[in-house]
Amino acid sequence: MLCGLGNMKKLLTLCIIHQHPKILLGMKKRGFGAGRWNGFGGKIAAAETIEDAAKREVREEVGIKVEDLDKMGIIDFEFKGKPEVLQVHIFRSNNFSGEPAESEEMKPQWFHVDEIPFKEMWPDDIHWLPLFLGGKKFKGRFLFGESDVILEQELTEVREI
Ligand code: CJL
Repeated sequence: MLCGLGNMKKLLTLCIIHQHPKILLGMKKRGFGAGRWNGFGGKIAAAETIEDAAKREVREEVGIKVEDLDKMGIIDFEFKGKPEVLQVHIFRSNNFSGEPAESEEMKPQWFHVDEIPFKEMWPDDIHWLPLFLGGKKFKGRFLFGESDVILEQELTEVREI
């Protein structure tokens, strides 16, 4: 008889604005990931599509309206000793309206793709961002241990996500 705890998956969005050769990141000011540069994103509300959630989070966190979103990747993040899986749906946008503005959540800044602040980002980003910037779609899984160290990783380029 199998008695697993189940796959507690929490779906999250992450959207990076990419206007080559620059990307728009935000310094997370509070909560999970505070002190790190990242794209914009968060939880998906009930009765909301993942894409609508991604657009809403960008609007709430940096005050801009994204038009088109490209689905670029899905990554499952697991944490040793914890049952929950964070499934992050990663989007790219290259057009938006409005002017990026600081919010209580994020301080936005443009970065040249050759000057991405990987040392101040989640340690997985250095692995998948090159695929993202190359327009490649991907699926991945990262297992994190103590002090945000990557214990296991899988990352595969895919045709469709
Ligand atoms: C943590 C998960 C916050 C995207 C943003 C958290 C907004 C929560 N996000 C990147 C992650 C997670 C991650 C795993 C080890 N770049 N983004 N790595 N790496 N999410 O609401």
